[in-house]
Amino acid sequence: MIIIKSLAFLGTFAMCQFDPNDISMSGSFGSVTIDNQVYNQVSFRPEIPIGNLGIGLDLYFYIDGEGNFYKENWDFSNTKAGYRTILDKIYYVRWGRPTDQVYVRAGALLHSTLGNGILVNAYSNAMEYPQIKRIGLDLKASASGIDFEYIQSDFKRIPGLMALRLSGEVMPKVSLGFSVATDRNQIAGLPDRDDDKYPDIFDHFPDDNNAYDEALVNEEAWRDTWNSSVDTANFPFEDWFNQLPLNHNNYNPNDNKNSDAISAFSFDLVYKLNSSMNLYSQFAQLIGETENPAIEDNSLGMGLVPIGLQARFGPINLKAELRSNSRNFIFNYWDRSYDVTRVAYDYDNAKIITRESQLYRYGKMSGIYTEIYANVYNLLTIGMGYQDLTGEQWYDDLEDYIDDSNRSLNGSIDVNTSIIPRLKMAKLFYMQNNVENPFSFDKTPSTVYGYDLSFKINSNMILLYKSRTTFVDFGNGIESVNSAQFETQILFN
Ligand SMILES: [Ca+2]
Ligand SMILES: [Ca+2]
Ligand SMILES: [Ca+2]
Repeated sequence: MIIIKSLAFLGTFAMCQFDPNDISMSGSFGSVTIDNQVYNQVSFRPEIPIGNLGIGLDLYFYIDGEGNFYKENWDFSNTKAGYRTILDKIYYVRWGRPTDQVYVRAGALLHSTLGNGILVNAYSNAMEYPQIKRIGLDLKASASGIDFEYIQSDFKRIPGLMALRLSGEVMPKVSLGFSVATDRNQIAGLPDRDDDKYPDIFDHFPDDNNAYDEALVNEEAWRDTWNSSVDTANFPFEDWFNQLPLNHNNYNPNDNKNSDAISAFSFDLVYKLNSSMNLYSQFAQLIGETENPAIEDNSLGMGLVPIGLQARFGPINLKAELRSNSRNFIFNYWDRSYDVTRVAYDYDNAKIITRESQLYRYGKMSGIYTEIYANVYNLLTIGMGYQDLTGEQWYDDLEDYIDDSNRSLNGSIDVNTSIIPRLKMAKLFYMQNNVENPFSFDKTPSTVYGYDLSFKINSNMILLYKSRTTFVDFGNGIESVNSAQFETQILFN
């Protein structure tokens, strides 16, 4: 069993250390608990560029209190183990840059957007790295005037996202795009530590990939009992065994009811105004069913951006959209947090809850979406996203829609710390999604804020401090939950 204790946010931070333009390397210290034994973790994350090729590695070592290495992650005893050992150390491999004719990135995906993002926007498959290492693919190619893009979030397990886009110029300055996206089985997103297809909650042995059923442990002994004491001709073993009062596992990963897909398609039209400005329209339809407790029609809805503008003015990047959607739809369905919101298990009601099943909460709405990123005199990078939609919002107590607003506000400030001695990084962020008025700053479960600070202790050692505040409703009002993390990082330049 592996529990990553203090590395929860480390992955996302270490990514920022990469400078893809030349060889760069970062490393870190942390602690990890494996089989109830605490190990110190030392890791190195270099990117090695070879021409068009770039390889990002994640080399890590676990050392116990007596200085012994945990060797299981470095097993070259046979070909299969050696292959696994090497594959496990590759963070990503890329070929080219996103703007090249051919661009391929395999492994960790940090920011993948399909077209103008109505379906797939800023998707990352590395939100749970390093606990869950997904091997994804983002491939872009253009040939004979057709642009092609394919994204797959994982090749090791059933992926939460497979998406394809084709686009091409239909008249001067105007291009037409078509995209499809699917999550073949959202339920496959339930945590499964031992990867035996039995999610942890349905696995009697969640850390043993050869066992999943307590009743089966003594199967052979029960078979002997059956042989000696039962009318075996008229009472087959399976039938007899299954009616024994043992802890049988009734979950069957191959059962159709444990599979639930969601798909979507979209069209978009882009008009190039000039080299720094695009106008666009996009339309998307989600395909699947939600689980509205009160209304019969459960088919998923569609969303439309009749007009959007994307522009870059020097240091300012701007995006503005008019948005309008039917019931049972949200924009950017596959977003940054998709892998962590794909599916959850409701213990109170013993029920699997997919993201798709909750879409009924979003009624018919229309409004605006804007985002702006600005670099202020190289001192600060300010980012702000704001969505203001009005229309129907699901109200649990009434089991019906009410007229309401759905607003979201995201903001972040990155301080360029090169002007402040010793301070290596300073970042503040605030986020609140899908509330009536985010400017009243009422705390809700969708509120997250925090900051990251890192200090240079000497030329190659950095101390990192991260603070996060979230809000949880434990049933008697909203309470804040604070988490703080310390990390020591070593830089090799
Ligand atoms: Ca399992
Ligand atoms: Ca198991
Ligand atoms: Ca479905």
